[in-house]
Amino acid sequence: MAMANRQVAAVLEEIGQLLDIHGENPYKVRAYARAAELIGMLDRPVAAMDREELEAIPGIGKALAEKIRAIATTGTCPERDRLLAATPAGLPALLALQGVGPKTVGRLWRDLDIEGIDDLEAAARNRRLRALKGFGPKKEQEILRAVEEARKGAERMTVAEAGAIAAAILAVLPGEARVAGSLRRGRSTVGDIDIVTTAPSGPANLALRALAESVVEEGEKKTTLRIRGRQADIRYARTGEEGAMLLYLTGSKAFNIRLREIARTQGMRLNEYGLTDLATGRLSVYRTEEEIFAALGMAPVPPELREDRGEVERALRGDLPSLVNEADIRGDLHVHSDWSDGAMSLDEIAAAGEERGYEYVLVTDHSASLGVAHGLDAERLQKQQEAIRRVNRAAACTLLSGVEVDILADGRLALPAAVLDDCDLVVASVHSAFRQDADTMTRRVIAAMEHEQVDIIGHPTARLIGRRPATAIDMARVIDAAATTGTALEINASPARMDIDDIYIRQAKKKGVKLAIGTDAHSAGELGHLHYGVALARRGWCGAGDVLNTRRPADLPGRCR
Ligand code: DGT
Ligand code: CA
Ligand code: CA
Ligand code: ZN
Repeated sequence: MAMANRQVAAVLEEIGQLLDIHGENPYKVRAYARAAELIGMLDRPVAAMDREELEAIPGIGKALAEKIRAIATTGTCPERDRLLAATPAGLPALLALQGVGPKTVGRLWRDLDIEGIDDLEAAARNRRLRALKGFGPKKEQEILRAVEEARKGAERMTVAEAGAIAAAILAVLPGEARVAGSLRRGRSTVGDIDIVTTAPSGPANLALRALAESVVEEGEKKTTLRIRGRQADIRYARTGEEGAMLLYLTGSKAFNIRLREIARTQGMRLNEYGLTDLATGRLSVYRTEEEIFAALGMAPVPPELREDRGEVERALRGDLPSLVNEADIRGDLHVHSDWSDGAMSLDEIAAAGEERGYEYVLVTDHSASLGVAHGLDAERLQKQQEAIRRVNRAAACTLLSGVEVDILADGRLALPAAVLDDCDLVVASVHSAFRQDADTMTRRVIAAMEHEQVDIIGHPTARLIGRRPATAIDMARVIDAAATTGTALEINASPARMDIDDIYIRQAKKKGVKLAIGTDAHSAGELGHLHYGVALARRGWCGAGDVLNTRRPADLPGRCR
C-alpha cells in the first residue's frame, strides 16, 4: 500500500518525537522533523521515488532515504517499530495535551514513572508534578485542565479507529464473533466498541487479556477491556442463541426500548437472551435477529435504521424503505491525484477504480489558493483535463474530470467560471476562514451553490472529528438552497470527516436534494472508505435514487453527458 506524502511525513514526525521522548541526540531529532517538513512540501509522491531520487533531496541522507522508502511502502520502518516497542503505549498520547512536548513527556516518564494520561492526572492531583524542576502548582493546574480537554475531545473515535480495534479483537477470539453497537449501525463516530461472540469465555478471556492494555472487568457473560486507549465490551452468548444478544448489543438504546414495548403488547418479554412468553414463562431462544423480528411480526430492520426514528412502525407495517447498497455504487465522486496533494497518478486512480468495479471516478484536485498545497490553477487544470482524456483512451474505468474548488471567504470561487465550464462535475468546498459566524458562513456556501458551475458542495460542515468542530453553517438553509439550485450535497466518507451526518442527510433526502458520496481519497487504500459513506446514506434513509453515485455517467448532472 503506497502511502501519501502527508502520511509519510506524519510517521517521520512521530519518529522524531519518540526519539525526543527518549532523550536522544537533538541533531537526530531535528533531522526527522526537517525530513517530515520537506516531504510535506514535495510535489511528487515519495512512494514513486527510488532511493537515489530521495537522497538527492537536500537534508535527506542515505539512512533517512532508506527509512522513507520503507515507510512509503509499508507504513512503518524498523527504527519506528523499535522505538514504539521501547515506549509505554500510553506515552505518545500525552503529546496531544496542550502545553506538553516530547521533552516534558520524557522527563515525566523517567523521573516520575508516568506512563500515560491516568498516571499524569493522578500525579497532578497528588501534587507530585511540582517535584520536577520548572513545575509548580500553576503548571499542575494547567496539566489537569489539558487532561480534561483531551478527555472531552477523545470521547468518541472515528469509525476507522473503532474498526481497527474491533478487527484486532475479532482476530484473537477463539470462535465466531460479530461487531455490534454503534459501529455496526454505521454511526459517524463510535463511543466504545461492542462485540458479541459465541467463543467459550475462558479461552476468550485469556486471549483478550494478552491483547488488552488493561482489563476493566472480566467474566463469563461479559468482559470489558481498555485497548489502545479505548474501551471495548465483549458479550458471550451460547451458539444457537446469539440472535437476541446481537440484537440487544447492536441497539440503539432507544430502538431496544421500543422493541421491548412492542414485545410487551404481544404478551412477551424481550431481553438479551430471547423472548419469554409472559403467560407460560417459557423462554424462546434464537440464532438470528431475523427470527426475532419475525416472531414480533416485523420486517427485519437494517442496523443503520435502528434509532427509533419511525423505522419500528414501518417494520410493523412491512414497508421499510429500500436502502441504497454498496453494490448500487458505480463510482466515487471525490478523489485526489498527485496533481494536487494525493498520492495516486491518474493511471493509478483508473486502475484502482477498475479494481473496485467502478464505471467512473471523479478526479477532484484542489484549486490553487491559500491554505492548500499544490493546487491547480486554470492552466494546470486544463493540462490535467488533457491528461485525463489520454488515460481514458485505455482505461476500463472512466476518469471524470472534476475539481475541488475552494469557496473563498466571500463566497466567490477560486477558479474562473470559464475554466469550471470545462469540468465534467465541480465540487466546491470551504477550506479556510472556518470561524465565520453562522450567517456569513451560510451565505458564503449558498453563494457558491448559486454559481451555475457548482454541482456538489464538498464536506459541507468542514468538521474534522476530534480535531475541528463543524463550522457555524445553518444546514437547514443550505438544504433549502440545495433544493432550489439543484446542487447536490456531499456525504464525505473519509472517517476523519463523515460530513454531512445522518440527520442532515435525511432532511436533504426529504427535500429532494441529491447526495454525492465521495471518499476524498488521497491514496488507493482510502477508496475503500466508500462503505462508510454508504452506511451514512442508509442512516439517512436514502434509496439508490437519492444517491448520484448509483447513476451511469450519462445520467450525472453537470457536463458529463
Ligand atoms: P456508542 O458506544 O456511544 O457509540 O453507542 P452504542 O449504541 O454502541 O451504545 P453502548 O455501547 O452504550 O451500548 C451498546 C448497546 O447496548 C446499545 O446500542 C443498546 C444496548 N444498551 C445499552 N444501554 C442500554 C439500556 O439502558 N437499555 C437498553 N434496552 N439497551 C441498552
Ligand atoms: Ca458502543
Ligand atoms: Ca458498550
Ligand atoms: Zn476538501
